[in-house]
Amino acid sequence: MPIKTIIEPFRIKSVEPIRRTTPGERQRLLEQAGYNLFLIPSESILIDLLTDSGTAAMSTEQWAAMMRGDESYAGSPSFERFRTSVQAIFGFRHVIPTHQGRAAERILFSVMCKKGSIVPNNTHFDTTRANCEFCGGEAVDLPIPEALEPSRVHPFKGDMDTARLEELIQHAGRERIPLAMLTVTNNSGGGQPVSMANIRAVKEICARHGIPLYIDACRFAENAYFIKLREPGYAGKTPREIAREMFSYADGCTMSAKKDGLANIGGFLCTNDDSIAQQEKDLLILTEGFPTYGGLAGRDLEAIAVGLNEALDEDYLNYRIASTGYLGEHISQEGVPIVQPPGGHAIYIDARAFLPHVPPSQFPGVALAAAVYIEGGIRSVEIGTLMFGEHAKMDLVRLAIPRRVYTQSHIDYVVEVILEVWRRRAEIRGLEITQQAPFLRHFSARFRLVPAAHN
Ligand code: P71
Repeated sequence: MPIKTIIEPFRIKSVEPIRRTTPGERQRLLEQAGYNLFLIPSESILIDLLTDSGTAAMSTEQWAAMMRGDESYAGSPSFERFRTSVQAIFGFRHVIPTHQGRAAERILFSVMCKKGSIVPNNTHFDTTRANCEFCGGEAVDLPIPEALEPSRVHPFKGDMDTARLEELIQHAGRERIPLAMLTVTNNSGGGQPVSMANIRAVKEICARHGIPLYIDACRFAENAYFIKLREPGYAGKTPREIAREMFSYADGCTMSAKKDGLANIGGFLCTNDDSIAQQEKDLLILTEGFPTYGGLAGRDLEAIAVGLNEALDEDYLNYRIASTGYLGEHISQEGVPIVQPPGGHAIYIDARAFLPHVPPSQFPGVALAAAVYIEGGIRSVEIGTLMFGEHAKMDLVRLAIPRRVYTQSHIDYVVEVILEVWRRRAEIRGLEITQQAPFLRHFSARFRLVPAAHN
């Protein structure tokens, strides 16, 4: 019999202790933090599933490469290794390093958008939407209808609704749409992949109207692996071949290397357009740095150059997708409502279904994330009414799995904690905001419990 157990395809060379706290301590910390988990010190978190961004464990090869980092201001060989590695996978003519994904977004939208512009996407992530709006643009989400039903199983829930894209172009006019985007995988919609067929179809529509297509590439390797597993015709291809094909349909991309770059910081912006690239590099110099480092150290460029390739390793991707799926299956089989099927980098609990007694106006996602922290010291993040305000179609709590960081027993602990909160769900109360910022309010908003009489 072939051995079926999927193991972590690495051994551990350096460890970091994690600290247990008591429920009483956590209750106090949470009250001090105004019920916002962003405001809790990480030493008081046992298992940190706030984000898979910048939280990966680096490999020995990445650490070794970092020692080769050349910190020259201009023309560093570290940049050449970075560019070679990016171009081998993504294939674009211009590679512009940035300190992280949102810097790439800011530069892209500053160059391509103006007041009145419209940018369609399968679903904009928070920073993408905010940067688009900050440049005067309107960020329009065009997910397929299946994506808005959490329990609905569909292999490519990240697909864009191409009929609505056509309609938008007809209605708004091509001149108002400087670019279209596809986010792979669709983070706000549950970490769900986009199919190759959909990328091709979106490209065909864009090309017909002369609209450039950009891919928000954060989780490109996980998306490529889902295509291999689920899309007819791709089972025999490598994740790298699939990624190359995905990007062959795009005119450029934004990337946060903090996700599938397996790095703790970094990002980049790519384009095939020489004139756009020139304007982007001019802006880069203004705020990020010279185009051969773009706000990063030479050693960061080296870590990304290696990490992008490791993220495409099949053993790694198999373990990655299996361990996320394991968490999703073990909580959903006990009745916990999650976005189905499990995503690549995270499990998303449907907080509206979990807490039907807490209306969206009382932030069920924030309330549930708080309860999960008090129960087991686990930090998660709300993706819903707090993050997206009136644009929120769902209230989700995301359990994002850092790459190569936690083992199976950590995940078993998370399952146990979530199931305990599920048993006690009737006791969880809604929240109201006491303080908030004018944009990206989720990072700093503060809450209090809704008085019992109003519940
Ligand atoms: C994630 C993040 C990072 C984050 C953002 C907001 C709250 C908590 C954590 C960042 C993304 C992303 C996509 C699809 C662009 C960015 C920005 N995600 N596109 O999921 O998921 O990249 O963080 O490097 O600036 O936790 P950046």
